Amino acid sequence: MNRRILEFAVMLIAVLVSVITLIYSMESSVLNSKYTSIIISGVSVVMGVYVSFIFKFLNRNPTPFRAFLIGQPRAGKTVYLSVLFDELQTYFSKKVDFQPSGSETVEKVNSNLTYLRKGLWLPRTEVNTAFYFRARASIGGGFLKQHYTVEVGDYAGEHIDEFNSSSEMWLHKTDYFKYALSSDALMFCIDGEVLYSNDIEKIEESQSMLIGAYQMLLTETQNKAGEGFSTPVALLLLKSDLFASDKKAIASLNEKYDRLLNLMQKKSKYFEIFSVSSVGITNNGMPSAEIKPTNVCSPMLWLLSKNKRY
Ligand SMILES: Nc1nc2c(ncn2[C@@H]2O[C@H](COP(=O)(O)OP(=O)(O)OP(=O)(O)O)[C@@H](O)[C@H]2O)c(=O)[nH]1
Ligand SMILES: [Mg+2]
Repeated sequence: MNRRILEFAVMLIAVLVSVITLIYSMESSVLNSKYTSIIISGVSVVMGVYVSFIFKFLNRNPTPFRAFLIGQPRAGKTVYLSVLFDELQTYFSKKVDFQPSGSETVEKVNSNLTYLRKGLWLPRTEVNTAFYFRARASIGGGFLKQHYTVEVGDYAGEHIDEFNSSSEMWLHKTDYFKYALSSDALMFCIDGEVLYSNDIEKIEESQSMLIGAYQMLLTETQNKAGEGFSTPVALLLLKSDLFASDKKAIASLNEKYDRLLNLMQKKSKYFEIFSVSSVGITNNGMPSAEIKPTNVCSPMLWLLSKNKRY
C-alpha cells in the first residue's frame, strides 16, 4: 500500500478512537465522575504510543525503490552505474546516506572502478546477463527520515528492441520488459557520442527508439488516457565531457532531440534533464587514471525525491 495512505489511515484511526472515547465519556455518567480525566489521559497516551510505534515501524522497514535504466548499446550505462554507486557512498550530505548492499554489488563496483582507473573501458554487457546494482539509502533527517532499498538493473542495450514492434525481440520479451513496467523511476540515457557526432541518421534512429520505448511504457502503465505519466523520468545526456560545456551539450540536445523532449515534457508529471559525465575529461579517448565524474548523483537523488511511493 502507498505509505502516505497507510500513515494517514493510522492517524485517522488514532483520532477516531480518541473522539469516540471523548463522546462516550461525555454522554455517559462517567463524565461527572472523577475517572473522566484519567480515562481521557489514558486513551491519549495509548494512542500516542500506538502512532509513534507505527511510525517507527514504517521507518524501520525500507521502501523498495527500483529504477530502470534504458539506452542503446554502448550508450555508457554500465560505466555510469558503476561510477554512480561508487560516488553515492562517498556523497556527503547531512540528509543522504547511501551504502551499496550485498557483496555482489560491492565487488562489481570495485572491480569496474579498478578497470576504469587503469585507463580501460568496461566490457560490453552481454544480452541476457543482467546485473542488479543494489544499495541501502536513507534520505531526510530525524522523525521524517526515509529508508530505501535501491535497485537498478543493468541490461545489455540490445534489449531496447523489446520496445520496437518491427524487431524480432518484440516477440520475445524477457525480464527486461517486466522490470521496466514494475519500476518506480525511469532513467532514459542518450549517448553523448551520438549527439556530438552530428550524424543525423544515428540521432534520428536513437530518438525514435527512445520515443517508442517511452510511449510503450506510457500506455502499459498509465490507467487512463490523457492522465500525466506519474513515474518520474530523468533524461540523462551521458558523456557530456565530449562537449565544451554543459550549456552547449544541453543546447545541442534541445535542438536534435526536440521530438523526444517535447513528448516527455508534455506527458510526464515529473521530468528533468541531466547532463552527466561518468569519467570526466578523457585521455586520448580512454578514462584518465584520476577519473573526475560530473553530475552523476543528481539524477538518482532527484528521482528518489519524486518517488510516488513516498
Ligand atoms: N567520453 C566518454 N565516453 C564514455 C563514458 N562512459 C562510457 N563511454 C564510452 O562508451 C562506451 C560504452 O560504455 P558502457 O558503459 O559499456 O556502455 P553500455 O551502455 O553499458 O553498453 P552495453 O552494455 O553494450 O549496452 C565505453 O567503452 C566508452 O567508449 C564517459 O563518461 N565519457
Ligand atoms: Mg553495459
